[in-house]
Amino acid sequence: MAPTTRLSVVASLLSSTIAFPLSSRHPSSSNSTTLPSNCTAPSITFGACPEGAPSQLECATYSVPIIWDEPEGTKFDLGLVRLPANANSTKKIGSLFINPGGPGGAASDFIGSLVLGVLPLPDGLTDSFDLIGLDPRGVGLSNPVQCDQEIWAERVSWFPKTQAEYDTLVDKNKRYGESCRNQTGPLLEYLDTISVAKDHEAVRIALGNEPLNMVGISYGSQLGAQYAQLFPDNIRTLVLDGMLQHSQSVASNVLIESLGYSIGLQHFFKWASEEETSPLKGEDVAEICAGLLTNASTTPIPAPSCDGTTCRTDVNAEELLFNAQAALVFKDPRITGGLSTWGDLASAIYNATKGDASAFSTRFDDASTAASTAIYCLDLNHDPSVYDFNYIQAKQHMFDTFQPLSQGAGQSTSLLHSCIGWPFATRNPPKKLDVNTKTTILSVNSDADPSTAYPWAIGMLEEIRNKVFITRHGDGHTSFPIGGETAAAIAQYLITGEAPDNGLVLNS
Ligand SMILES: *[C@@H]1O[C@H](CO)[C@@H](O)[C@H](O)[C@H]1NC(C)=O
Ligand SMILES: *[C@@H]1O[C@H](CO)[C@@H](O)[C@H](O)[C@H]1NC(C)=O
Ligand SMILES: *[C@@H]1O[C@H](CO)[C@@H](O)[C@H](O)[C@H]1NC(C)=O
Ligand SMILES: *[C@@H]1O[C@H](CO)[C@@H](O)[C@H](O)[C@H]1NC(C)=O
Ligand SMILES: *[C@@H]1O[C@H](CO)[C@@H](O)[C@H](O)[C@H]1NC(C)=O
Ligand SMILES: CC(=O)N[C@H]1CO[C@H](CO)[C@@H](O)[C@@H]1O
Repeated sequence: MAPTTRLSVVASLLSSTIAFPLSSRHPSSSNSTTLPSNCTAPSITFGACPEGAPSQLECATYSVPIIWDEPEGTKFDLGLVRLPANANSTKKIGSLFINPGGPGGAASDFIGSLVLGVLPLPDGLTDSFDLIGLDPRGVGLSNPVQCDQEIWAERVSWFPKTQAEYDTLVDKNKRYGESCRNQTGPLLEYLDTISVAKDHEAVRIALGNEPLNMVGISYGSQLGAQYAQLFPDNIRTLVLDGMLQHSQSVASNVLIESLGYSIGLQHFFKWASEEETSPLKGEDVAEICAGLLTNASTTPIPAPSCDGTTCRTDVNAEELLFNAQAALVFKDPRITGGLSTWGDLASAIYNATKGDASAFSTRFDDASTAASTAIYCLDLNHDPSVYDFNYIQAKQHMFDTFQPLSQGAGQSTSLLHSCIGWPFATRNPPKKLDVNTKTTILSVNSDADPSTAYPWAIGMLEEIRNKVFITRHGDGHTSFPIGGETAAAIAQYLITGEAPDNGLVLNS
């Protein structure tokens, strides 16, 4: 958000013994018609990474079919990074995949940010695991989605108030999608999360066919849950942190996310008026924000740091609302620069009251936004005859009534409104899962998450049979990346294979 909220945390850098001993466990791959079904699948050889990557990282590629139902068809290369386990470790278990969400977030960047110390690495993990950052198809090192930035830059409303505004939005979405297909190639039509889950299965097998260890963060939790539905017997440990529920109606989804966003805003308003370092200390921050929105709805606020090529030269009210969500991801200073933390948001609001809204300006050059849209449009129903102007109006009425603070803004809304009219068929439509694993899945959510809101996590408990659910009582989006007690509990589970007590509530 700049990267997308659903964690682009790093957007742009940016049994007591083991429950299932690796040696005796040789998982059979289900779905054997579309994936290598034996242990002699080609292995992966790691080598040097492209210049600029942290020197501790190793890189590799792995070729997979664009269309998993056509395994002999055209292939492309997935890219992945590995941070090898500490060489002196006597406790190595295997590989740990980490997916940072987005969709559109690069796992390679996330591993890089752990290596660089931008994000804290929980104790013990690198004694136990090689950390694997497999960039999902269409992202980062894996044939990244490319689209026409000029089409993206066309200013349309995600809250269309007339049929004409709605038609303009749908036309833009269609042309943008076509431009992505033109610039990315046929892969653009096969970026759905089921294909991504199968890619992870192929790489798991190629890395030695040991049972999967994975942390799925934010949208990565949907990937993890869909993987577990497809390959329930091939998992040692799976963490779903910041749970995205893919099965709700669109109306429920957008409402739940915008409610999480509102709760995040309310907590932020209080924090920003009390926090010593906040430029808004002592102010009524809610009132300031309401004033900014009112002003920007008549006259967009200038963004003097933007020249119109990489970001827009001014910011209107709806852009303020949508773009501020990203800044609620990290309460504490973590990543500096841009709109990354609550402190940055306070500074950005202060600047906007002085006539400089640059930090809120919509970016045109953000690769994760293009990937996010292209991936999620294949996971969402987007038929304009269902989500027509009448639907949009009724939905807006719902927001006005139920959600006056965030007004319905949030990533679920921006994705839906970027996908209506998308020119490529949905491949992974929202559907309730029935995840039935032998291993216990660890589900985690913060109760005040401003993006993957708590009701999604509760909803997901219906879809997973064998799970433990723990809560972080606190602000910000997801828990693994912030390094508190919850991250430590996650690491313990990954290392020992034993889940913490069901219902545990932690304060950091
Ligand atoms: C194992 O799978 C690979 C990839 O699908 C295939 O090429 C190979 O022939 C298989 N080997 C055996 C022994 O079945
Ligand atoms: C093992 O190596 C890591 C760095 O790779 C180092 O931080 C740690 O102190 C070493 N541990 C032992 C027991 O030597
Ligand atoms: C995509 O490519 C087709 C065929 O070359 C072309 O007709 C069309 O204008 C392009 N569309 C966009 C939006 O780039
Ligand atoms: C607010 O403006 C100051 C002064 O120009 C700048 O240093 C700071 O980075 C701005 N804040 C944000 C979040 O962009
Ligand atoms: C909104 O605009 C009015 C009139 O220009 C100005 O006095 C006020 O400070 C602005 N509010 C904010 C929050 O910037
Ligand atoms: C996509 C797919 O083929 N899924 C199947 C994988 O294997 C399991 C167990 O055999 C089936 O239940 C899924 O339908």
